[in-house]
Amino acid sequence: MSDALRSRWFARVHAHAGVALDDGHARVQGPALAQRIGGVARALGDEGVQAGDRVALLGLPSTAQALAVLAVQAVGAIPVPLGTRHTTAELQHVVDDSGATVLLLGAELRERGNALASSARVLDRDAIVHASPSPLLPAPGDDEDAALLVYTSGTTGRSKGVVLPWRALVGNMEALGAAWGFCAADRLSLSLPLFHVHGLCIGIFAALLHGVSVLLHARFEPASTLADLRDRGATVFMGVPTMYVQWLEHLAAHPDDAAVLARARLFTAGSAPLPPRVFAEFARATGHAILERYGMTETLITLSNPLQGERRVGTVGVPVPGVRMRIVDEHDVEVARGTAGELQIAGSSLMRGYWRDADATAAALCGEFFRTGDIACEDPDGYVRIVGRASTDIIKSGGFKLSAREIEDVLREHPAVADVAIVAVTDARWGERVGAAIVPAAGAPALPELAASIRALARAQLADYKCPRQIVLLSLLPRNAMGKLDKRALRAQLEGGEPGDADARDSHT
Ligand code: MLC
Ligand code: AMP
Repeated sequence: MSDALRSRWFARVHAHAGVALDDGHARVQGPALAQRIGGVARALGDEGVQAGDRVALLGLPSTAQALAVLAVQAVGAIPVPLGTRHTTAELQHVVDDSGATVLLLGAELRERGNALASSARVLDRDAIVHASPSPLLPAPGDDEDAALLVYTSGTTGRSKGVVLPWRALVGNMEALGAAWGFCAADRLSLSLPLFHVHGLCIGIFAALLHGVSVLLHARFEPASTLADLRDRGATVFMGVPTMYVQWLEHLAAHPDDAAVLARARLFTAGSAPLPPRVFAEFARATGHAILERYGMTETLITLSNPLQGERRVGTVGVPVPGVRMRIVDEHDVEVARGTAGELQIAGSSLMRGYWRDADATAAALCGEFFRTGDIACEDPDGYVRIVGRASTDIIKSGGFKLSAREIEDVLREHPAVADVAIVAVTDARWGERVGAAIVPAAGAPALPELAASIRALARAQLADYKCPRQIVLLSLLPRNAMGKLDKRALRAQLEGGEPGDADARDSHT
């Protein structure tokens, strides 16, 4: 048992005099940061929050939201960041599954939070965050204690909680920040959500561990990041590939802004494959080779292209210090370099397990290695390429992970749907889009009307990004000789590669 990493985190929060969290409205800098976290932690303690409690947080990225997460940890409680695009039903699942006893609710999402029929006590995040400053006196704890409980989709319907201990969070974020040259002279322009590891772990923890100030935005808009780079001293931008597609669209309309982007020190991408075309066009416009890295909620950030040396397009680089990897065949036997197989990850950046789900945890592990489900192969010199995914029931759209099963379960309830299959469809903007193949029930309305009511059902129950972007009507779903649904054939059909028996199609951007 050790608390070296957890202690180091709290010591670092005190150490960097210049470090700031700044969302344009609220700015906290240097020693005041520790004092503010201390004050909020005390206020939480006064509200009865104790070590080990789960505290759900619902709010858009802001200084207040970041302070609230850090203060929950200082009490020794476990932050459970909630998805700001999620519906009440999805939020309810996370609150119930995590057993959160308190919900810290930001004013910007008050309506959604108040709609939860929750066993958790709802506290006004903004009132709590405005508690008077007080010395930061973190509760005692251990490096194996949970620092964060982050929910992520899997191959099964409902999302699962991933327990990230201090050992993983601090160890991995120290290593990653060091590898990327994070330092006190940096300012990170952050427009990623704070309910996934990309925005929360790298954007807040790796940054603050290295004295990097963070300029927070509620949502991504190229104009806001440009203002950060031009007027507010930002040096680093971090995004999902879709954001770089949005950058290219912006630059096509405003070519002069490329000069502002050119001034940055570093652009990184992850959470989904960065298309080589996007890498090349961004490099041509700005002179920057985007540094692509690979990660997963359960393993944190495990592979990265180098800061110095070749950032090889189409690869995710090499293991981050502290990470071990192997590529295996279907029997979990390592394959020869250059052969594709499942990527498995071991090392100190791994989760402690799925929240209260020992069976799922055991199924995800092969000895000390975590089964990522991603198919990878290694270049002769060790650079890793992600070439596919083992499961056809997972979709990555705009960097968000979605479960096909979860969407199918919702759409199957539609009275005009006899059968449904959800697949990933390759998409230039989103990486993958949600495609729905529907076998209509007898008497179902024609496509435009049916698609509209299917979308309405999806929007009522699921986060906006899970809503099908393409709907086709089929008389039968493709099945293989064993009668099993053939999602690969269906994907090809929806991508237009094969004519299939689609009698009607629908799509929206
Ligand atoms: C928004 N929309 C999406 C979408 N995001 N559709 C599909 N996929 C998405 N990801 C839709 C909305 O429903 C809406 O549809 C329309 O796009 C405009 O919405 P918006 O809110 O204005 O969009 P925008 O702000 O531009 O959002 C795009 C985005 C966002 C890329 C900024 O998706 C985003 O923040 N992605 C980041 C995801 C992330 O943080 N992943 C990290 C996971 S951790 P309509 O129909 O209403 O017009 C992980 C580990 C690792 O993966 O390695 O990092
Ligand atoms: P999540 O569960 O949301 O953390 O998503 C993790 C998944 O995102 C991984 O299993 C990969 O499929 C995908 N991913 C993350 N980074 C990359 C990348 N750079 N290239 C390809 N896929 C990626």
